[in-house]
Amino acid sequence: MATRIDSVVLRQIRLPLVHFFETSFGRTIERQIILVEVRADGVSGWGEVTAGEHPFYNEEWTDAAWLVVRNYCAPRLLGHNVPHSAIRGHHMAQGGIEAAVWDLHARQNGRPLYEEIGGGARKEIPCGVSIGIQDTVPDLLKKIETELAAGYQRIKIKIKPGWDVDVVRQVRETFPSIKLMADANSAYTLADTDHLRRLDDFYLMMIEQPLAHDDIIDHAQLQAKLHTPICLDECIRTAHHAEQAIRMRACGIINIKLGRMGGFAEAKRLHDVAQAASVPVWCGGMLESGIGRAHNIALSTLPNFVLPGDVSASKRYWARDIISPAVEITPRGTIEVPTGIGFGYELDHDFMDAVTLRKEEIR
Ligand code: OSB
Ligand code: MG
Repeated sequence: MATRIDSVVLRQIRLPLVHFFETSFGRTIERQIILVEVRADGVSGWGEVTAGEHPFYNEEWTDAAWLVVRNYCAPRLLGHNVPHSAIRGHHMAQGGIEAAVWDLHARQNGRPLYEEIGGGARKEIPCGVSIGIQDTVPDLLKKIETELAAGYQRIKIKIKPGWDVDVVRQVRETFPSIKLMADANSAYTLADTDHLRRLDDFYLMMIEQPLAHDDIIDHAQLQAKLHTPICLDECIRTAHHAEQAIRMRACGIINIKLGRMGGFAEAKRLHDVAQAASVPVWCGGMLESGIGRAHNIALSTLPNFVLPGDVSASKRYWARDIISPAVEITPRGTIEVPTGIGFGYELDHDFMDAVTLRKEEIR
């Protein structure tokens, strides 16, 4: 990273979701998102911090991430004389600034971000949707029907104790041949093994992160008892974690999230580790605004992203996105990878300013 960075601009935006999103750890109705702009020689690169509003998916959250980027990541990037020690954890905070630097470099090199990161294996990426826990099963079935009609290639539903086997059974009965999977966001323990085994009846593509957010060993024990492949999300934060999980047979599939990995460099290493072990990966989502979404699209052009991801159209989340055009789905259930330089979409600066709650420049 030879570029001299002139300044880092942080902003926190507020974007209400068009529909609440509920997981085993709670319901989100609006997002508070930190956007990171890195400036060098009149060029700006953009990144998004994917931390949630509360420390429930993992330990990171918007307000804490703001301080980590402002007090630790930005001063280091600016070359200020700060103690030489690595920042432990806070991958989403670090990943927001890291991704912005990749976008900056892509723009300085006059090429698309997917090319900058060494992607470009596909011109369109296969898309699935993640559907949250609904108030009723009929609500869920209706949502699934809408997404299938839009063309999405696979459906992921969120599960938790009390909203799992019976719900999956009803979805399966209604849609016998769709690609279906379930994400528990760490809602179970090994004591639920017999209960989780009942999900084997519904030929799910995978079950995502059933056990603790920081566990690999119990997942290996559970995987030995399940036919359904386990996909790990929360507990894979480094490529080394993936090596260990694969070696222990804790999973058959890995969800890669840019923020959780701390940015493109480690996400790419994870991609390569999984590819070398013939473990397929797909790109997860964190209810991103257009900037994070565009980064996810670029990431999904690496060769081993062979399964449909959770990256979907802007309008599923936002009445209006901060990028233009909004991310759209083709009738084939894909997103066409933009070929413009950098992350490939225009920023809607007026709208971004209108939804900005706070902004700070660090120089
Ligand atoms: O576990 O994949 C997850 C959203 C927030 C936190 C965690 C997760 C999710 C999703 C939504 O599943 C993915 C998306 O549509 O962006
Ligand atoms: Mg998940």
